[in-house]
Amino acid sequence: MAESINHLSKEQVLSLYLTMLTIRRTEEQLARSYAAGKIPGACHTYVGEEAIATGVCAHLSKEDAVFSTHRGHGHALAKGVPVEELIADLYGKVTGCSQGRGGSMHLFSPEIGLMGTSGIVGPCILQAAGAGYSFQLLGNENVSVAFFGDGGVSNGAFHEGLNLAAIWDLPTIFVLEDNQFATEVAFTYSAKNTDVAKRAEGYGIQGITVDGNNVLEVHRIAGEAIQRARDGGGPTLLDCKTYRTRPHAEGMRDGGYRTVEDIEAWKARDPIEQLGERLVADNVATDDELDDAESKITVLVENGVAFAEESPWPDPSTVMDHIFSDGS
Ligand SMILES: Cc1ncc(C[n+]2csc(CCOP(=O)(O)OP(=O)(O)O)c2C)c(N)n1
Ligand SMILES: [Mg+2]
Repeated sequence: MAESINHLSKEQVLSLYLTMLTIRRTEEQLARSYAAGKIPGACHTYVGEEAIATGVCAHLSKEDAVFSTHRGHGHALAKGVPVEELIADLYGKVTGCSQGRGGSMHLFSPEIGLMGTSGIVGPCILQAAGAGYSFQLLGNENVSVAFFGDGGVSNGAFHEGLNLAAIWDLPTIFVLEDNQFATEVAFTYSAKNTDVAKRAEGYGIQGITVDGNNVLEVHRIAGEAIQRARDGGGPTLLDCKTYRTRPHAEGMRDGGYRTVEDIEAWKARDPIEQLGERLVADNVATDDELDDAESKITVLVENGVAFAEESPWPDPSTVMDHIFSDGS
């Protein structure tokens, strides 16, 4: 058996595989839970895009800060939120990572550096720049990361955040998840130039186009960008090309704005299957090892659902907690 693949040891690459599979199986479960009426509010899954959160977050510690979007379950899991705490939060239960107050779009767990997913498109870019400024002032080597979609790059926050990070050499990584649609609006309609990596040059920073369905590539390029930021080399824009293979949100239609052929073509480039096939072809892992990973994740997700089901609702008397600060 081979003990490495590209720049990674077998252990590292299996860990990436497990993270992607954890996100995928959790998302599939959340879709079933949503259909069963267990999840109040919207539920945007990350199916098809798992390689990006996985490849980037593999380089982060809990001291590094992540800011994300309405499609943030994958970022939360890759940053270290336990599966059961994620599912419990979507169920609105007190054992959730945000005590059941966040739900699908507003997950937060600052103790591990998940500074918030958000239903507002764009501002996470500014928040990440702000965190980068804090780290710079504190003089540590932490980095901040903003994950955002193609719908975010025509928002003023994109310009302000990138410009600020550029002029102050902030340790901030801007990770565009270009899945080619903002809800049902094609990126080719909302932007004349969809080659967003090229826009980085206008800010005086490096922009790199990344195959967002190839976790090995995401991991390598993100690793270099993050190390550069830790070393004082400033921000990088990663333009990750990908595709979501489920509807924009659960319960929404998925026709009329994209073709079945396109969806099927992208499914054939599935990030998890691609890596699995490569691992077996390169003798890094056996089919049995991948089956073991599948069984392990199945149990993890089943336990997560049982945990969420059995957990209590928040006490109604605490409804005003965490809303106002007394300033202390
Ligand atoms: C400031 C703002 N404008 C509009 C919306 C409505 N909205 C919710 S999701 C979405 C599309 C976002 O697309 P994108 O950024 O590409 O992320 P994706 O859903 O593709 O991951 C929009 C426009 C919003 N939430 N916030
Ligand atoms: Mg999009």
